[in-house]
Amino acid sequence: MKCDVLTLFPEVINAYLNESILKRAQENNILEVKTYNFRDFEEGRHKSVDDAPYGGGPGMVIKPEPLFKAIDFIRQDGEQRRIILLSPQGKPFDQSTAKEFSKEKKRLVFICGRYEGIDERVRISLVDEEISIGDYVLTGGELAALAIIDASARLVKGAVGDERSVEEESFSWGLLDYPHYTRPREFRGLTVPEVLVSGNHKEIWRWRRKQALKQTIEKRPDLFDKITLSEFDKKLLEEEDK
Ligand code: 4GX
Repeated sequence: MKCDVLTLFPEVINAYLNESILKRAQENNILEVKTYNFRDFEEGRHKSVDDAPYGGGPGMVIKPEPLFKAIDFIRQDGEQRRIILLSPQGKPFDQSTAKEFSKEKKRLVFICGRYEGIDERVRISLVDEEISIGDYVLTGGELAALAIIDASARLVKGAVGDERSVEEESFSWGLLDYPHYTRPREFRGLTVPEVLVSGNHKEIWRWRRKQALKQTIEKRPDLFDKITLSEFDKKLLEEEDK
């Protein structure tokens, strides 16, 4: 997976990506991220990248020039790119988009805006798609770009140490996760469910699947409505609680 991030705060992006799993993914050439400060492409004497909005009103807008210049610059290598703008107006990002990005052959370019937004001509001429990470307002697109790169890169083969933890996580089933326990077996009077220490793998699998189904019904009925239950799932849900 290859990405370019256009931002006024490249160090924010680099600080996060240079730790832990994503750091290792970059060392192993599974992930490549180049960050660009688009202020470097502003040629005005004061290097200001924002200006007041036409029509008046509060706040500032990112000027088109530095973003067009930055995109022209990164395009010089001739590679194919998919240009993504982060904003609350975008299509909601989810696990299936992450899966798609993890397999994308083109380079992904993330444009991180600040202030009230960017000049509309950037969206019209440069942007292929607009994506949102949720219905709330951030101070800039950086956290959104990081969330998307993080969620997508960990799905690239070889990025996460144990491949099974990605395949088995319940989001890949379309459900919420089941509860996890580790040692000690009793902690402050709270015990680990008996089935998990039974060594009976079929029963453990049944318990986890049932917990995932029940948590999803209770906490995210909207997700639950989207999945198709197997006959086995229906049986699990009909069971009396043991
Ligand atoms: N999911 N923001 C972007 C400035 C902005 C506004 C419009 C371009 C167009 C956000 C989100 C988000 C706040 C990032 C406004 N840039 N991004 N910023 N939610 O809230 O992605």
